[in-house]
Amino acid sequence: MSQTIEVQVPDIGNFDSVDVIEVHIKAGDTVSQDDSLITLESDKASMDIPSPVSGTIKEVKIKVGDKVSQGTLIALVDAEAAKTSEPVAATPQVNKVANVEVPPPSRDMPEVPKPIQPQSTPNPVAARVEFAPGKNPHASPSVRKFARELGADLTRIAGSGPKGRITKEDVTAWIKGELTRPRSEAAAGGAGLSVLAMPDIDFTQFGEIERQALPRIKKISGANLHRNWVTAPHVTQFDAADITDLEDFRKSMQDEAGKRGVKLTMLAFLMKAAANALRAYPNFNASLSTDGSELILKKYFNIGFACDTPDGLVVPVIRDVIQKDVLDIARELGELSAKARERKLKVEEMQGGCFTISSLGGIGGTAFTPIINCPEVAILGVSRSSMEPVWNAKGKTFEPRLMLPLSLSYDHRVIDGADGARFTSHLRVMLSDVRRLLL
Ligand code: CAO
Repeated sequence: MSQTIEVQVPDIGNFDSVDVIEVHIKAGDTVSQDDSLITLESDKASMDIPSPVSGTIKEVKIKVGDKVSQGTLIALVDAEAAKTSEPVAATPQVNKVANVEVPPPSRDMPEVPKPIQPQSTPNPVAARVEFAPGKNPHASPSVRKFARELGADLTRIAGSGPKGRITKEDVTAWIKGELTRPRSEAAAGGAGLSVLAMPDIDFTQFGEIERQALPRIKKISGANLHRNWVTAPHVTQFDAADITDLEDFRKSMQDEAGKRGVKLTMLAFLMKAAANALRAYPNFNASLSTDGSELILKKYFNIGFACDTPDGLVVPVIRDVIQKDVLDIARELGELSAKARERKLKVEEMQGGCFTISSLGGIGGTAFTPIINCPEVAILGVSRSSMEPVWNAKGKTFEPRLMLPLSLSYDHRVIDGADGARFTSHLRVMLSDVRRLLL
């Protein structure tokens, strides 16, 4: 026969008013003895409070954000074959918070469990990650247990919780990311790559710090950028296009475009020129097959553009650029950039790109080395145009010309250096003579 018992916060050492950071139970849940009920976190340690009995949760008496001390009522449990109706408590499991030293176990401080050892059983996820000894991620014991069961390496997971704490959701998202990585390690390029673990430095020893969780977009784009950087051997080809006439033309057309509700930007002309260059050099409009044995040539011309948003970088894609006129492209650029900044982009509006343009011209800089948006094989970086003296061989004088810096990064597995230079030369010629954009 079951008996309702009160489960209270046990003796948690010298701690008082400790934050409840996770509640793992709800009314109706069945728990076994030692299942974690809640997780507490002080500024020194996080600890799981396990159930002292097996049974069914009748009522939960606390919520995330509450502050509790020894004796605070956690829940009413209909205990299986309970021998007593006296309030009961269990021994908490403790973990130190990252970067905070936990004093040696004492009467007041429950014992710190031994560091987690890597699993001896091969695991498809764990097998691919490196163990980083010495690094102590900030996660509650229950999250550690969850990660251990799934073979997730907490040292590789960024925490989105307060003070960078790794949550169960962070672990789940990381596992999903690992499972959706390209199957072919050869194509993904990660096989055998041994990276020295980043030292875990306590920066507070040098001065005041603040921890901020990375926004979701930054986490996703960061992982992709890292993969692309280590997968594709990048070469960046620099060039400069004389856009004096193009800029005059753009300005002369601005009023007319404005009447149609369009801001005619330099980026729209760059898109058109890039589509034309992709048609002239089909190897640039391609992707490597995942096993690296074939080049997949695309007969469509979808071009993405890097868009800076308050949450991070996104790359909306304009479809069939080759068939569109510059005004249509400019209109779509305006619409997609606005949607990106308002977080209204649909997934399909960021898919299907063949090539990407990253324009930092509105901000500044003379050149940069953009990272390829794999599985695309090239990306064009555009920096700020400037008026420069250009030697006019015919008139034998210097002429003031508006020069646009171009930085083309390409995947050297697919594109040879000579083609890289030909591609940027093609772009330079297209942009230097606006009439060619019509062809
Ligand atoms: N040289 C000089 N000025 C330039 C320029 C260039 N290459 N490109 C744009 N400008 C000027 C424009 O003339 C405009 O000036 P006005 O406001 O006086 O008209 C201003 O910069 C803003 O330009 P724009 O409205 O035409 O916008 P854009 O086409 O430059 O950029 C977008 C649009 C979405 C690309 C941009 O907002 C953006 O997000 N850029 C950042 C991309 C990024 O983060 N890339 C890095 C990714 S890592 O590889």
